[in-house]
Amino acid sequence: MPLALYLTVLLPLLPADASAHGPALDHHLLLNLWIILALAALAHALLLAGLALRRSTEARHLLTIEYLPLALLAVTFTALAIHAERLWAATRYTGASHEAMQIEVTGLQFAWYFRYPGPDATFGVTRPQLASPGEGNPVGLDPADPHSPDDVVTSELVLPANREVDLTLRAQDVIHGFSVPELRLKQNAVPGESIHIHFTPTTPGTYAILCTQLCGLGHYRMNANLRVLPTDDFRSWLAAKEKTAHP
Ligand SMILES: [Cu+2]
Repeated sequence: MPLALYLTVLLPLLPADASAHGPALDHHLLLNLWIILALAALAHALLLAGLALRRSTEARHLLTIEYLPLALLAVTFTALAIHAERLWAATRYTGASHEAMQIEVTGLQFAWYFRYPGPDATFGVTRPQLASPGEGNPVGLDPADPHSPDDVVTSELVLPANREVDLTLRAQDVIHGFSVPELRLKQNAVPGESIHIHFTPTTPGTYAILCTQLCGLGHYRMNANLRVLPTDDFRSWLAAKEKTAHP
């Protein structure tokens, strides 16, 4: 069976987890797939039982073969869906701690930009009409705003390991999909919306950030690097960037 093959051979080939929430998601994915495999086998067994009993018109057979499995299925899938909701939707989007590091992610055709608020810990105002990647202002920072000059804008996302991060996802033109497979993260960036997603990277390393929405002809080259660094390395990286942003 292809599904059994997938479970035993291919699933261990998933990219290694580099986030605190990833193992629970992987576990739930596996659980779902094993249950589906068991149900596929059960459905065939019931089909055979139904054939063997087809001459009988007794209502109790109908109950055992049709309604009881149906009720069990409904209960199983509801429980799985509620657990998935708790693992993903109810925890990744709300409830970021106050200490979480604030970073803004902007998707545009065809690049990702990342903004750190700088020493004042406040993002400067941005205006779409000022956005100009060619002139070094891809997110449209307004120089007149006092919070703007110390903002750091980069084309790679650099994060400290084991600290919670609260990303704000934005898009300038069309819908883009922010995805990091190793962090088990995937969320669309939608024009006109600021979407928050929070998580804690755990393993230092370099990972690919992909765009998972077909966003135009250059979609295939819309990627960036995520570097997760030990805390001290991250501090010196950010300090160097802040020096260049606001000498
Ligand atoms: Cu894109």
